[in-house]
Amino acid sequence: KTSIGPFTLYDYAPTREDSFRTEVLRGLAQPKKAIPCKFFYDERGSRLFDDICELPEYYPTRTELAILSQYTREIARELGPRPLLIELGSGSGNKTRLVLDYLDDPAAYVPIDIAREHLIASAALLLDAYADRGLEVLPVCADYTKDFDIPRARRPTQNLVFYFPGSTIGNLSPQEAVTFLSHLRSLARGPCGLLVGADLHKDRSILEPAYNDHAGVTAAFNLNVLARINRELGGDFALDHFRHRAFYNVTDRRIEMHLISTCNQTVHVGDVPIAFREGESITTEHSYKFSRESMADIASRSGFRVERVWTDAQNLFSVQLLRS
Ligand code: AVI
Repeated sequence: KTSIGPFTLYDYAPTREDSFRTEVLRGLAQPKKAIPCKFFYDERGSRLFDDICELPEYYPTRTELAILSQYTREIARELGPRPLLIELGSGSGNKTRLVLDYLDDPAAYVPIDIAREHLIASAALLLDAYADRGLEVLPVCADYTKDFDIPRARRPTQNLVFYFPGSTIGNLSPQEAVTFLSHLRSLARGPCGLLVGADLHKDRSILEPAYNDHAGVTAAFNLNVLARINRELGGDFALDHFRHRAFYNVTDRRIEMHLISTCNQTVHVGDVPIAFREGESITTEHSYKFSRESMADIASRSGFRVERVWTDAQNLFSVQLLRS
């Protein structure tokens, strides 16, 4: 616990550089090379992701916001009175306000994010924006897939609601999603709700352009992880010796993002050499797409049930309320 400005910050973030180095080296030592997608989000990566959300081809953000604004009253009613809203990966918080505005007497808002500065800045903005309603804001700096505790609000409540927008759940494999949701249930130490954004399975003619935009922002976002390794871990990746590739794997119902080596080459991360063949890939992200059934299956395997599903008219995206 540390005091920062108006906040008591609950800080569970490990020494970040250590886990970055360890996980990158482990991922690149595998026969099928991979870098965990959570490492996309350094400062430039977070900015590029915000740009992706504005792209004409990237429909998820826009569609989720439209669903949230169309159904906010209904959603707020379903969440029930005096909820403690715990947002997983709070980011810039523009989807938060839509929900917070309508909640019935929220007990407190708990934003959780690994990016400490971003977290404090957006928590301060929210505290300010809701000062007249006296909303308590309790930021937690943590990798929410790992261990953290839910801070106690000044006003006690039994109504814990996790908020996991953006289809970030799709960046976990189905098994990882089950483990993660079970973990949330154990953190809640009692019944809880989960309001989750889930992108829906659809034709590849819509899915693939969303990850291969004309302006090349997604390509820059993907390649940026190599620039981050160069800067933070003393790497010597030549960015023009790798190219962005994204496609829909219809069997596994997921977008796969890769970085493809354009030649035979040896790259170094610190003093560790890593050999690449021409055409060899580094998997950088899986983005699973859901059906009602696949989400219901994940829910039931982790001790939740789907209570409500809201979608847009074209069935592109869904916002779902799960309860344990
Ligand atoms: C954060 N996450 C849900 C995004 C997605 O669509 O999987 C990240 C992203 N990757 C490429 N474009 C957007």
